[in-house]
Amino acid sequence: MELHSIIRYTLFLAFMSGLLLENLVGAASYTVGDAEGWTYGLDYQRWAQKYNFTVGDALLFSYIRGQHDVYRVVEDTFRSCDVSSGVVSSYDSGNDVVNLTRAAKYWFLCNVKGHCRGGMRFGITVARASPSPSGGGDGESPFPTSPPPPLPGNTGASVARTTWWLVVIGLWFVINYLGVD
Ligand SMILES: [Cu+2]
Repeated sequence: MELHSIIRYTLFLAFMSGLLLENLVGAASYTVGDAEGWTYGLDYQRWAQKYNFTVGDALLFSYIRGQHDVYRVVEDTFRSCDVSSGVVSSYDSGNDVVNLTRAAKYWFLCNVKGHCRGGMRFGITVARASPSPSGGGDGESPFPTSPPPPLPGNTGASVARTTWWLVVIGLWFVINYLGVD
């Protein structure tokens, strides 16, 4: 097989495996607040309601380090905005990724004075990933879950995933149209 064919074949495989991952796993990462990021003045509970979160997804909190922080807390702490107890984990890098690894409720707030009560807090319910044909059977609900279709304009789509597609498509064009023969 000549080089050209090998490259094309590899790209084809990459493309198909990307499709498979997209459809079977469907893991996404969501930038909290979308383009606005994690900042004062947004209603994050409203933001959170736009999306359906699934195990395997991730949240990205993007903000200027020092201006905000991220506390994952229990529900009581979420409601009281008092982090003297009930803190699960905290982050302050300004570029904090939180992997949603369990089907559970997750509660987040910013602990900078006044920010939590001012709207920098939200709770989400992370659903189990859709059962795979081969797996499943973890002893929970026997009913198949059919997640609602994603909202149009899901701007929380993963940066990583987008990059992946850009690379694959870019390479495809390079190979096909710029004449790597
Ligand atoms: Cu804040």
